[in-house]
Amino acid sequence: MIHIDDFASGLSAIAEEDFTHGRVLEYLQQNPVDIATLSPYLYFSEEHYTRNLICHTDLFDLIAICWESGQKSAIHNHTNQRCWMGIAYGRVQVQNFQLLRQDPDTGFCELAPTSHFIIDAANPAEVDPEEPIHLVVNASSFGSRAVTLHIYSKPFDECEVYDLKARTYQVVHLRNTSEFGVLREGLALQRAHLT
Ligand code: 2CO
Ligand code: FE2
Repeated sequence: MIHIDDFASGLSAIAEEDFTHGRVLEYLQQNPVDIATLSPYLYFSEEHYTRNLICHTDLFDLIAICWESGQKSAIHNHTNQRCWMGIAYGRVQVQNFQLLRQDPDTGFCELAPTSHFIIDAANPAEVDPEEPIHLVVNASSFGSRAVTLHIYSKPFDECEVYDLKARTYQVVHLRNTSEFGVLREGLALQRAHLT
């Protein structure tokens, strides 16, 4: 187990031309992070999963996402961006979707669920660049909070969010709950301690 600071330094040392699917996945597999060292970034909210920025470079953002039991993301994509996910605590499930039709003029879209898989400590994953629409859920049946480590390259702060039933989509701006351990102004959340 390594300290999150060492994890971030090691990731920063990977050159842009080596920042590939296999290399980053291997890095996540070989460098499990000690959850105790993530304590500055562990904010949980009953309202929504939280996004906690740990490290920002021109090449990537490293974000810890904290999930209460039962919380899930919207169905979303990662436009023109790579996204790797590893686990620091608990586990999550990823459900992928295929985009059948989309009309940017009207905001119409039609999706169908495809593959799904579990991300746990031994199995990090990359969002499939060929099928980048997905949701992430910390199912109640897993019986635990979860903390995922997300590497986004390059950094971005918006994505498309899809409504399966209404068959609509829109571009959504993403906001961080905390940055470098400092909570966004106006939020009143307590840091959690997981061991
Ligand atoms: N991508 C989502 C976000 O950054 C979290 S779900 O993981 O892909 O808010
Ligand atoms: Fe995502």
